[in-house]
Amino acid sequence: MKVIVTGGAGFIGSNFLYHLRKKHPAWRLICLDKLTYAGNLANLKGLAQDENFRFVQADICDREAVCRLFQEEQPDVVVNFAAESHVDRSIEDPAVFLHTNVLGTQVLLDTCLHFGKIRYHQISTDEVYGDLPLDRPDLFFTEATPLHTSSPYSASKAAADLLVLAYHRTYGLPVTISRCSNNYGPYHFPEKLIPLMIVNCLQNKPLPVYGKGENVRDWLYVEDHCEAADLIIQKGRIGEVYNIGGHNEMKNIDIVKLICRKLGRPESLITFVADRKGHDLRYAIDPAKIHRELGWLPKTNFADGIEKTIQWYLDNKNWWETVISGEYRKYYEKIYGERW
Ligand code: NAD
Ligand code: TDX
Repeated sequence: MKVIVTGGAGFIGSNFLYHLRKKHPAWRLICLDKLTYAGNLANLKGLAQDENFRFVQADICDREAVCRLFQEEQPDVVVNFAAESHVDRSIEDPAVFLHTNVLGTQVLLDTCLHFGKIRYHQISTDEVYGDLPLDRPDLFFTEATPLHTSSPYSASKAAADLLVLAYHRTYGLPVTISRCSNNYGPYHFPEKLIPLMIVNCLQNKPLPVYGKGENVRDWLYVEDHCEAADLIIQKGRIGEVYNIGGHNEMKNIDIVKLICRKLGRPESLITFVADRKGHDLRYAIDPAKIHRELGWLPKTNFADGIEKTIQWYLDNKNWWETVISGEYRKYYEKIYGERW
């Protein structure tokens, strides 16, 4: 089997490539990634010597480059992780989100069609469903929940999902979509809540919590997401959407306090700052369908997952120090400078 993984130099994509290599030693794995600020070749160091792995730096919006790669590799499956993925950046500058997340997806779909209906899997997000109220713990997102987006990021992901389903219905392209809840784990870029709080704690820097920290997210250890995506590309029903989540809802403030405790830092580092515009209140996935159809269940509980994640950041100081040394500083100033 030959698999092209787009966006494989980012957080989840790199974990997915390691997962595939471990589970399917004979598969040929090809990573296509533009290496934006979020893409990092250091994430793929463990595959550098692998003869059955190839990395190509290219933009998914670049039709010619994508076509050339498909021509050379004749893939059986394409899994698309490539995206602009950070909500706060999408609020500052939506254009690149539409470009990469929507038009880039279209280029991949067209190319899959062109090369004889290649199997395509779209990595989407629970954010396409919008949010749930805080006072209705009985409500969950199912695959039938209407799309109702809040941020330019989630709107661009929802647009891409609709396009993927349109290519199935109109042209018969064999597609699947997965919509996962918030991931955490190794290689998570420190612009997102959990790695940002760990990295700031390790530097004794203030911990910026938006609003009152009451918003709820449903956290899943990244390896569990990778396993689910692997199952879907092998056994998922064509044309279907699968929600992925582990029923692990937590308030942001509780996560931040837990990280302080684990790292022995005082809660006085916590600083409540201006809220995110349009801030989604609560995400909560109902994963019954993937459990019923594919037998998937998460394997890592939050207590173990956060322990492993914190340990990874302690063991990989070089990785995050390098990540936060460049463009990140300007970003941090821009996003947080006006919030304090
Ligand atoms: P990330 O920002 O860490 O990585 C994105 C990767 O895509 C980077 O390697 C980047 O270089 C690459 N990329 C961006 N634009 C590109 C382009 N035009 N052409 C080629 N490559 C490009 O993101 P992530 O957190 O790993 O998320 C991966 C996917 O999973 C995204 O589609 C995201 O919407 C989805 N998702 C993420 C989460 C989460 O909690 N992080 C949850 C659900 C779904
Ligand atoms: O500094 C912060 N302070 C804070 O309070 C940051 C970065 C975040 N937050 C809050 C906002 C959210 O309520 O923490 C929560 C999580 O924020 P993010 O890590 O930015 O994730 P979220 O907005 O929930 O989106 C994530 O999950 C769904 C991913 O980034 C998306 O790519 C994915 O689709």
